[in-house]
Amino acid sequence: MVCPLVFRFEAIRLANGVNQFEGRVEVQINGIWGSVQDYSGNWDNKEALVVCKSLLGAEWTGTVQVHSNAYYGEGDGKVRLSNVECTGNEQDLSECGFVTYGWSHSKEVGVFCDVSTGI
Ligand SMILES: [Ca+2]
Repeated sequence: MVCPLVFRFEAIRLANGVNQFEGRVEVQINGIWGSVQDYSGNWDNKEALVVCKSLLGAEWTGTVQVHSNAYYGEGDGKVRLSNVECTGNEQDLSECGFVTYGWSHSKEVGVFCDVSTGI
């Protein structure tokens, strides 16, 4: 699908980590939280940086890590996004490429934002 430029997820969070800056990536669409799969290995530090900047501010430049394959445990909602591909310059995931469906809880992606680094 082609997403209009005005499309925004209502919210994003990282679930099941030791704090709100690491965990399973979840987005809220139409009031419902769901997870994000990395079925094709799209996720690298570019996508993770966009997630962290959306939580920590657009100027944040710290170290990020991707933890795929449900590293933070499988979500209990629906998988809402797949094929996420960012340049790294976006301010949140809704500006990246993606499709709004998914099916694989075992491929859910997690992100770690190292808040001891960056500004
Ligand atoms: Ca990528």
